[in-house]
Amino acid sequence: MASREPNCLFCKIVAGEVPAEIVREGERTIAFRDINPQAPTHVLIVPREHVATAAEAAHADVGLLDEIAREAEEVAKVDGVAETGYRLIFNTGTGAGQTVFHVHGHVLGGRGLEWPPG
Ligand code: DGP
Repeated sequence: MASREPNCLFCKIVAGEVPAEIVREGERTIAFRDINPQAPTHVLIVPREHVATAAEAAHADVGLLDEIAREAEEVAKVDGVAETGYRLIFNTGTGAGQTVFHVHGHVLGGRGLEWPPG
């Protein structure tokens, strides 16, 4: 049984206690559509285990971020944006805009994406 935090929104989505539009379910991750999409494709990929940030995940669970990157490619294929390109973002810390402290990769695509981001 994966570890979870009782008050974590994404743990609740993983457990099926809060509804979400699931795109893919893997053994260690799930991918679901963002409630407030910033692009035609805006999917969040989260581990089933509760880990707060990408930095923590990199230390606590070697290979997990690789798996999220592989899942991002699969999500991009599902949405037909793998060829044109997509962005995989981990907001890490409040100053970078992280609001949910259960690590998640944002997969954004389906429109032109500017650089630098806002
Ligand atoms: P971040 O700011 O990087 O922590 O991203 C959190 C994202 O989570 C943000 O883009 C909106 C999304 N989000 C917040 N609440 C919900 C929810 O209840 N369901 C879904 N599907 N997405 C949510």
